[in-house]
Amino acid sequence: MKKHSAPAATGAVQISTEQLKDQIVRHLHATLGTDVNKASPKAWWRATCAAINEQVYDGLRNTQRTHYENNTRALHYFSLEYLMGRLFSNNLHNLGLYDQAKQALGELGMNIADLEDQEEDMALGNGGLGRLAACFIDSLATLNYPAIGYGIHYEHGLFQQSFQDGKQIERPDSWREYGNPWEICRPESVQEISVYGYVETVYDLQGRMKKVWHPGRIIKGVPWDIPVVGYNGSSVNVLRLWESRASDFFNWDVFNSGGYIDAARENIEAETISKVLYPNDETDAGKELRLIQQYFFVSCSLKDIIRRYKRAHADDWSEFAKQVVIQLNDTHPAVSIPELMRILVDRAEMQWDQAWSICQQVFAYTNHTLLPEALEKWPVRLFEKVLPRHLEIIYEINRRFLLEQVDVLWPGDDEKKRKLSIIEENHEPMVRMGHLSVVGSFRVNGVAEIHSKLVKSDLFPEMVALWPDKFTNVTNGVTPRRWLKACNPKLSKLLDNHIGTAWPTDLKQLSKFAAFADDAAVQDAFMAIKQQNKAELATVVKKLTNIDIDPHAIFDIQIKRLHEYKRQHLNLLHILALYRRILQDPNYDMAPRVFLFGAKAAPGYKLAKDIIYAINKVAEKINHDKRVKNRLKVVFMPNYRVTLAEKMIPAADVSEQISTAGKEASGTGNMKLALNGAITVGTLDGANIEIAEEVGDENIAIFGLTVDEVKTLHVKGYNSADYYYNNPEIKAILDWLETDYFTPGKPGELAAIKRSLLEGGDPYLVLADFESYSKAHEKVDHWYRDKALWAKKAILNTASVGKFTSDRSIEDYVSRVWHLEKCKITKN
Ligand code: NBX
Repeated sequence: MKKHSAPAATGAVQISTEQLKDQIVRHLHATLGTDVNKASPKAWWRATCAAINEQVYDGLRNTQRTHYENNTRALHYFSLEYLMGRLFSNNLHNLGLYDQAKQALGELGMNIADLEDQEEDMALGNGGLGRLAACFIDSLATLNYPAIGYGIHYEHGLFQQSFQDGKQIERPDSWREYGNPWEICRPESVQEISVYGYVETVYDLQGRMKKVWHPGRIIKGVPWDIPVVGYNGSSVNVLRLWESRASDFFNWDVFNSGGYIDAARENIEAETISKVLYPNDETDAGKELRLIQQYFFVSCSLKDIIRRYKRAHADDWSEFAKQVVIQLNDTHPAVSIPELMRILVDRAEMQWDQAWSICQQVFAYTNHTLLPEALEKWPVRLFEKVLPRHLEIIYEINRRFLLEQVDVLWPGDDEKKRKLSIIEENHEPMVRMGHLSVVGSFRVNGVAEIHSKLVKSDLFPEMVALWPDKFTNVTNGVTPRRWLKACNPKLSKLLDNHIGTAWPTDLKQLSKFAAFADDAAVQDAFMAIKQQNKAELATVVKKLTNIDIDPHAIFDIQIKRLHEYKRQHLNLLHILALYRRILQDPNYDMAPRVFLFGAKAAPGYKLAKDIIYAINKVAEKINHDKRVKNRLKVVFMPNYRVTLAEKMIPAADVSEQISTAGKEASGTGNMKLALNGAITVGTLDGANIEIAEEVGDENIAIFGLTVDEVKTLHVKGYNSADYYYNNPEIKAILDWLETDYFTPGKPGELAAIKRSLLEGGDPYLVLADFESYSKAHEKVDHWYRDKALWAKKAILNTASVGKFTSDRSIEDYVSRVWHLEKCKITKN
């Protein structure tokens, strides 16, 4: 076996352990005002962050200077969400300083893992969409692409979850209550933005009509920059997050006119805008504050981009579309399309056609969902109140679109116009943000092959007829720096030793590891690492839930937001089936299994909360039932977040990716789990399909209806009751849920699930897929009993998923959408 020694990372920061120790102690003294004898773990953590920042800021200055000197075209990523997690170990790994910091801290008497635990997660996102944004900015910096992420500096990120008698309780998340060492306030780049008010039509001396927006409220946006450290001494880009504040200028007026209390109230309202992240994934809240949030960050960001552009080009707009490309992370920032039009037409006094041509070269849009309830629409009435001028601009965009595009291809076809109009004409007229995004962008992409196909065939078929080349696919990816190197150091070392150390930036290298899939020694080493990771997770489980789990059992993990389409309740029904089989046959033969869940439910999503409650109640019963004899355990981990994912993923044997085919746009947890050697039990949905292609059919357990079969079934008419009456196991389980078996003295508490599957018509086909799902699990059970077979499959999963690095996604965006040049950072 060829051994590779780990060479010093070439681009990594050069600093000795002694220097690092000196820096940490210096910051304890000079930044924290304490000393080694009395410093708290928090102070040690902050001092270490400050020491890390010395290296980060060198990279940041060099990157900004190089980009400025080269006047580079840059990507501007617009996203309402960035699910960053912690940055301490991530920054150390990317700087190439993790081992050194560990040693330095050790010599100072501190344990690096204890310091890592001092950091709050930066949870400025809901789920996959927000985490994707975080992986993308990591890859952009690593690949040396000039890029900036724009978003909102929420005071409260996604709520913290706990359970009270099994029910989800939400508490506010205060991630920066005591400051955040990674962010830099940039008061010199403050922006002011307007909302509300009215539009006046005026005529200039030449008789030309002009629209003048008289805003009702002005709000200040204060930028906070988070440096984004590329891997191994590449670029340090920036994530710029806007915090809303009251505008000094505006409130002074109100104050002078005697409205002191009014001024104070307006201050509070202005500061509300960036207060809290909306906790709904996949539903559209339709709330005024949410629209203002979207407009606030988009307007601040566009003004910031234009300010930077004007430094080099003054009022010459001819280079703008060459310098600037803006990616819209879903439709949430789509109001930037009319906002840029407003700036160009009303402020820069550009002709409409020229302005529209710039817009259409600048924006590109990523779609992340096909679920009807997630497609953003805003009541026209609300738009008119908050952004009156933007509504007019949207009407004009729509008028020209219907006249110059739709009516040309389908003359006189009012049905087509009705379907394609940016304004949905119902009794409550709505602005369709998806339509606006497609019309205003030069490229539209889905996030996995199947999803991109469905975006074209089911969501926007007529738009495809108008602009066939506009639509493309970019399959999602995840950063292997966080999701393998940092979170699974033991597996990373094993890989370093067998395939060299290039894999973190060239993930296809993992395929070399396939050569060891049958090597008994490597199998043992691989499974020994899995075993240790499982033992570590068992300790975390004990601490968080007081449940004992056996690290030798199969760790079967479903971690993702709670949603009916993701079908956590299918998993639950299968657990109940196993439990029932054990009760009916005390010798029921199965490899011991621990089912672990992690999921937050949107606070207003009743059935999702009912499912959490049901899983917790079933868990309580099963975990205390002696008759089970440890064959089954069920754990619902509280407060699932990035930091918990980093502990669960390396310990997973089985990855549950069980959405109804056609509903999960891509999934990214599926990629992280496979990368860490878990075997997927999954439907042919989203990126599961591409994972199956990569790992091969024998290394994944696929089950359930396909997208086409789902469609056919719906056309034919699906009757879930047929499954209930024809499958005695299903019937028994659903009836069980109605009793008080799991909620002693309170029958009916878990009945909502049964109701949704029978009276509710089972919209996500849980019962239709149950039997096939159960069979897939039997297969997995058999595989696991053959240790060598399992090890081989697990190794082949890790070795085969190199495609799913976010570096590849970014390169796809660059070649299919952004057309950026790499910019090597020079040091001075
Ligand atoms: O985006 C997710 C999809 O469900 C996943 O399949 C996909 O892998 C991932 C990245 O492409 N979508 C998602 O996370 N959406 C949201 O979090 C969301 C948040 C707010 C909102 C609507 C959706 N208003």
